[in-house]
Parts: sequence; C-alpha cells; structure tokens
Amino acid sequence: MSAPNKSYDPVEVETLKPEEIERMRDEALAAFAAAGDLDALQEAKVAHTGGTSPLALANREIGALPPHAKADAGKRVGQARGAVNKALAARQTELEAERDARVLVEEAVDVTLPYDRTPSGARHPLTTMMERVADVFVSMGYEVAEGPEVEAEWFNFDALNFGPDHPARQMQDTFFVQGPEGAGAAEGESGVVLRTHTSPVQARALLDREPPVYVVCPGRVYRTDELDATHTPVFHQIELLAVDEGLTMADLKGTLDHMVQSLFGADMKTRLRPNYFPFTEPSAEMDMLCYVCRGESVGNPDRPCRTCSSEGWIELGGCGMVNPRVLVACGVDPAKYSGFAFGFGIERMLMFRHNVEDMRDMVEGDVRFTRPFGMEI
Ligand code: FA5
Repeated sequence: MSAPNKSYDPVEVETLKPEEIERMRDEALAAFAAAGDLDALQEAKVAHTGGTSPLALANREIGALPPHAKADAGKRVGQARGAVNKALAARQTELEAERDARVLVEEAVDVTLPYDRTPSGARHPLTTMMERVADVFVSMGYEVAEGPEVEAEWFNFDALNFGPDHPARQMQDTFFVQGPEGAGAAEGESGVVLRTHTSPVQARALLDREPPVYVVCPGRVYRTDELDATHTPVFHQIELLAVDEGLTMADLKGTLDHMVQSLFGADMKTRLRPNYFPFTEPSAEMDMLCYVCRGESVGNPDRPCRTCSSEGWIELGGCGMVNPRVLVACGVDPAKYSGFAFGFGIERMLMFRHNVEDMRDMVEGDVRFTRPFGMEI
C-alpha cells in the first residue's frame, strides 16, 4: 500500500482514477463473458476478484487518500466491485445451467437397453452342502422325502414317542403356532408347531409308503435358540430313515461310514456313543473323525487342533434303531420290520468342513461370505 498521501498527489493514486476503475471493471466483465466453462470462470474469478486482483489492490489504496477524497474513490471502487460480482454470479449461473444440460445429454442412460453384466446368482452353501449329502444317499437308491415346516404336534412329538411331559414340548424349546391349550385348539386336539427337527418326516414317510422304505429328508427346522456363534433359531437338518426286514445296527454303522467317506475322504470313520432319543432304541450320538487333524492332535501338544479341540472326533448328530413304538404308531409291523435312522445339522457340518467359525455368517446373507464357496448354480 502507498504511504499516507497527505497532500493528495493524483500521481500516487493513479489506480483510483475513474477511467482506471472502469477499465478494471470492463476487463473483469470481458474475462467472465469469455470464460467458456466453469474452470475458466474460476480462473477469471481469482484474477479479477481475488486478494491480488486490480480492484482489490485499488480498494486498498483508498486508505492512502486524504479524508475528502476517500468517499468518492470508495464509491467508485465499490460500484465497480459490485458490478463485477454481479456479472460473475450471472455467468456462474449461466455456465452451471449449460453444464447441467450437457451432462443430461452426455450421461443419459437408456434404461431400455439390454444389460449384459447381470451377476449370475448362486445357491447358498448350505443348500449345496445339503444337496451333496442327499446325493450320497440318492446314489444308494434312497428317495428324497419332504414334510411341512409348520407341523402337527402329533408328527413332531407324539408319533415319535415323545411323552406328554417331554421338556422339548415346552414353549421355551419349541415355537408353537397353535398351542395344545392355546386359543383355537379344541380339548385333546394336537397343537401345531414349527418342526423342531426333520424326524417327523420319518413318520410321514412310513405312513405314506409300504416297507421297505429308504428315504433321505433334508429341510429347515426351528428351535427357540438364541442366535450365536454355534446356534441359530432356524437351521437345517438332514434325516435318513431305512425300514426293511433284517436291518441291524451294523447297517446303520456301515451307512454312516459310507456317508462320511463319500463326503470327507476314504480314510474317514465314525464312532457311536450311547445316547437317548425317544424315537430310536438303542440310540447313539454319532461322531466322525476330525476332518482337519484326522485324530492326529490327540495327545500331541505339538499339533493342537482348534476344530475338534484336540479330541480327535467331532459330534455330527443323533442316530439309532427305529423304536418299535414308532413303527407301530405308523402302522408298520415291528415283528417283521426293523429300521435305523439318523439326523444331523447342516450348519454344523458346513462349519467344520469349511472352517467357518461363526454360524451367524451363514444366516446374514452377505455375499462376501458366500462368494468364496464359488458360484455353483
Ligand atoms: C435331533 O434333532 C434328532 N432328531 C436327530 C436324530 C434323528 C436322532 C434320527 C436319532 C435318529 P439333536 O437335537 O441332537 O437331534 O439335533 C441334531 C443336530 O442338529 C445337532 O447335532 C446339531 O448339529 C444341530 N442343531 C441343533 N440345534 C441347533 C441350532 N440351534 N443351530 C444349529 N444347529 C443345531
């Protein structure tokens, strides 16, 4: 800025002359009019309204004028700056409108055009796992049988020899659609539940067919379990039922071994531990050799196995010889026929077959979980 211009020397304030101010204004207006796009306008804006623009510098010179000249000069500069800002805003609006109109044309999308990049869908790994297991039995001549998910309490419990006071019948274990004593149920009438296992399909299959019966029953089941890393209230089971003349525990064990060998490799085997289910007698819990360590982690601290907690075995599900009371309830003569059955959870199997640590990943529907399983259709 110039030094205080006590004697008002017009030479020192050349920049504040009316014609100079007009020139600065006209140059700014011309630059704005010449700006062909918003980038060019931005450059012109900095040059003509920025802190080092001619008008801004002229404005600073006002302070150097003697008091009587300040008002005049201030008015001139102020009017010029006002005109420049107005022109800038008008050109800005004009160029923005031009840009918007251009974008609308240039980026127009013809939504009627055929789209050639539709990502192909894939079935959920639980579905493919369930079908893979079912296929093992289909290839042995078993038939796939299905039953309803909303099931009569009679099929889910009574036909399977669950006593009237069995804990599984309580509300805290089973989703009742219509309770036995609930609204809408007549005295002595069976309630309606979301099936808690695939075993009711055993009873349905026996009532629908004459023995010999060989069925595999995959499906969705429901329990009032909280969703956590190892439980979900909606999960999948696969059930096997064979009823024929002369079937024994040896047939059951051979069938289980064949299944795990088909799914996990020829060196796989199963073991049975005594257990109790009302619909099988005797009953057993079935374990398979740990898929990851093949039992080698047992007693071997150098090779711990997280999958089986170094136990060497993984619990797969329940099994046993069909209880004769179930055969009778379904009209099959237990003196002539015997049978075996087993059932297990598909989520559990997917967990240890693919090292999935949290069951919640399976139910949340995030494609980042399903994608690594491949896009098998
Ligand atoms: C049963 O459901 C019997 N119906 C199995 C059976 C069939 C026994 C035929 C004898 C003959 P269990 O309640 O143990 O058994 O469940 C079987 C499997 O379902 C379990 O081993 C587990 O893998 C799976 N499972 C049970 N609850 C859940 C849950 N909340 N979330 C995920 N999987 C579960």
